[in-house]
Amino acid sequence: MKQRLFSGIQPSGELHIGNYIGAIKQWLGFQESYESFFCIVDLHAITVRQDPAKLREQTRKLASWYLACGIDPEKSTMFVQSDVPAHAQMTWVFNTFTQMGELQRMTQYKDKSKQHAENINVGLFDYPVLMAADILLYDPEIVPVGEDQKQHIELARDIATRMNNAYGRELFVLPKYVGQKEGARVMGLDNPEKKMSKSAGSEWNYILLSDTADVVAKKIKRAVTDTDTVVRAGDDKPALTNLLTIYSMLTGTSIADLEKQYAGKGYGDFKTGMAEAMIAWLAPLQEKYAIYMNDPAELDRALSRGAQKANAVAQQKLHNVYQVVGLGR
Ligand code: AQP
Repeated sequence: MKQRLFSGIQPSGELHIGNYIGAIKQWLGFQESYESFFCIVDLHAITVRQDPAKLREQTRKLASWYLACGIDPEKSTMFVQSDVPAHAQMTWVFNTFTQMGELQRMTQYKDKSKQHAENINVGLFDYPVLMAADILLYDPEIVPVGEDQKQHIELARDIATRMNNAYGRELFVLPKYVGQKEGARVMGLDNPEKKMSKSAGSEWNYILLSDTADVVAKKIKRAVTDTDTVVRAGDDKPALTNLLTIYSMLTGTSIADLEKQYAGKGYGDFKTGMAEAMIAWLAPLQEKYAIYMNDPAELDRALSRGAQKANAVAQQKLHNVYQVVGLGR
């Protein structure tokens, strides 16, 4: 029997290359060898106020990107979180096994409550518990995500261990964080000290998978560089390290080879080459994406099939937990 994998992305905005490199690129490498559950986590997205019609549209767009990037709904289970009620139900049980102090320590909560000071809702605080439910419902051995999510996976492991100990049995498999050596944290193009983010204040922060060739070229041209002029990665060169990492992750050329290729050339040549490579990488992806977006019936079928498969696994797990906790009949 194959081991399991769970991962997801919020439909809280357009997908950027950080999401692709940190999450989806990893998924593709595991899809054949793991029984994979790829979720569109729309319940997480509403922890920040969303326009309802736009949220629905973004959910469909994200599903289309999953497919365009190579997620195969015949091999993997691709589904929308709100189609599987067990995620919210399990969250309630987990809430009673989580301490306030644990959630107060979460970096993402601290960052997001600063970013959305006008709406620090309970959902934002409870986000990691919902994420623990997302994961533990499927007993995955691995959770391939970007580095920013590592702390949340540790919490999921703590909750699983606590419940396993409380009920004297292996109720849950302990999931492992899996990240990439390079690209686990893609940084903003406008600020290499902060991670690239969908909700960054400026559009110069990220490259979206939906960006046109023109926009990609402009964004790369405006990307922050380091003070000298050498195309090289290193601790003293955060901006170039980030650009070289992105370039390398999307083309498969190693950073060392890119450094050789651009030795003696300035940032101008490097940025032109990088823009051309990115545009060439994006073009076929965008074509596939358009095909899925233009076939809503097929997308609905894939998501319904996914919801059915996910519900079967998740409901069984919820039932087992209810049994040991003393809920239900
Ligand atoms: N900059 C990044 N580098 C590497 N991986 C990243 N991920 C996000 N940003 C980077 C990974 O993408 C997956 C989906 O993330 P998410 O949508 O669930 O939430 P997030 O981590 O909060 O992503 P964003 O883009 O920054 O969204 P907003 O701005 O809405 O918060 C995860 O695996 C994440 O690690």
